Amino acid sequence: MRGRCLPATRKIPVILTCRWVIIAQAPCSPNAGIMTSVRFIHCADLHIDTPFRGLSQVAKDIAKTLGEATFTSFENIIDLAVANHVDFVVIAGDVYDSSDRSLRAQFAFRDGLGRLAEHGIPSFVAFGNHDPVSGWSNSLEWPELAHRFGAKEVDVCQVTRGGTIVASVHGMSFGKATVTDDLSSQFEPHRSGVPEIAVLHANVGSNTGHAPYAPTTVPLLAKRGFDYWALGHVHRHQVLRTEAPAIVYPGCSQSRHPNETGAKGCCLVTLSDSGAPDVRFVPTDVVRYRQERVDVSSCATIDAIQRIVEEACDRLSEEADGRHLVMRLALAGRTPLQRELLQGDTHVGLEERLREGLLGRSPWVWLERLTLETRGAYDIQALRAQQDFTGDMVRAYTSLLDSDSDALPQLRAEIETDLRTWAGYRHLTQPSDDEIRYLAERAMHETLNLTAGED
Ligand SMILES: [Mn+2]
Repeated sequence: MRGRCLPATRKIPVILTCRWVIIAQAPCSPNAGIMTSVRFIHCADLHIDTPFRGLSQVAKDIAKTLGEATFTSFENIIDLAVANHVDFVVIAGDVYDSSDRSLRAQFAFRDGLGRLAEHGIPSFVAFGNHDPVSGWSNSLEWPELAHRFGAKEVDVCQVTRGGTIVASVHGMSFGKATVTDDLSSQFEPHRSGVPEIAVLHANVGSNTGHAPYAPTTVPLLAKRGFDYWALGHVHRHQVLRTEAPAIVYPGCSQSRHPNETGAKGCCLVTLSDSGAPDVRFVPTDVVRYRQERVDVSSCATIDAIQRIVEEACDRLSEEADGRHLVMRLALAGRTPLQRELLQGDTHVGLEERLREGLLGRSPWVWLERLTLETRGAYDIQALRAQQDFTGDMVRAYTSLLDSDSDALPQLRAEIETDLRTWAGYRHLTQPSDDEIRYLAERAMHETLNLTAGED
């Protein structure tokens, strides 16, 4: 396999120095002999050496695994590329975190690409907002087969196998962290008859969970005439379009905080002239984050809660397929234990007890946080009929839940009157009726916990 790169504007192809020999590997490749089919790995948002947030008190060995997780996940991607004899690997930005510009991360990344090169696998890197071209050390020597896209124009690289061009990879990097132009508009396919892949770090479709850099849309990308858009930036794996051109975010390769839940990894992609793009998500993460609600309404004792939590962790561990787990658990459901759960330091004590109970597992499970979303097992209808303070209070709250009552519009009007003179009022958004009802129900239960006995 050979590769050559040329800026899109240049007429004369510049052939990269290609000293590697892939011929010996070619018979092993599932793609051998099918010249119009290419297979590659698409990854992004590696954030190598990023500090893990919200996990300051973890045990030492757990902290060590967490510290290495982004490195190991990247190693797993390289292993996957080598094992699958892919034609090339594309990385769509955010290799490291801009906050620390870790040299160790840059070394690890460079060495990983070096390992690909040793196996004759070219790599193509478009830098993003966390690792713009200006942020990289100039003192690193890169493997010849690793191509880093520039920030001034779109580079076009051709991948060849046995002297025949089998794909072209187009890409462009962020020159600085903040790019507000639609860079995708600068991409032009060559329509040379081979699969054409575009690599870019970009916010497609105004994803509000991420900074609006290099903004573009699915329809704009779809009409540019490529076969595959290899995107980076959004940390959740998403296939925005399945037919050619497939438009794909692989998501980050390893979760880094409790809100990045579920499997993380990269995409193994096969493009051929027959059939739709084949995009297979492959998990490469080492530590998986889960957020779960555990219904404890069947638990009559605190010990029963511990047992049910441990059962939930068994199940989640199994789903994580041998990976370590960081859990954020919420206890939910109506429980006669509600008063006790809310008393003094019961919550903290239970959290510690559950955490300790999960220690010693292999792979390990770390309870990052336990929240209480339980409610008391109150008979609301009976309380509503009572002619006392509790009855008045329950009637007031439940009238907000009743869609025939005018209590909710009245409450809205009162809130409006109280807040209108406040300077921050214009920044507020109106809560929906359902949100107000949800809060009213929670407030009613909190008040009952403080005032009423349990049935
Ligand atoms: Mn990122």
